[in-house]
Amino acid sequence: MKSIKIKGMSCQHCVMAVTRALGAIEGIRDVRVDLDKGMATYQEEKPVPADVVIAAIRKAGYDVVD
Ligand SMILES: [Cu+2]
Repeated sequence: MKSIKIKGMSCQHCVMAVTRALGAIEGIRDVRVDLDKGMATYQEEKPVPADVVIAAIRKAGYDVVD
């Protein structure tokens, strides 16, 4: 399981937006977003480059914490 810290989520709408953005990436499944922790976790069916994941999150309007 992979996890990533996300900055800027404040409500369930944000959770849905991030969940959808990550779920739309080919090779990623079982996306779970934790609003309190500001974290997303997911499984990779095949290797997905981190920059693809980060780009999808930024495109959705959020940012990634290193
Ligand atoms: Cu929100």
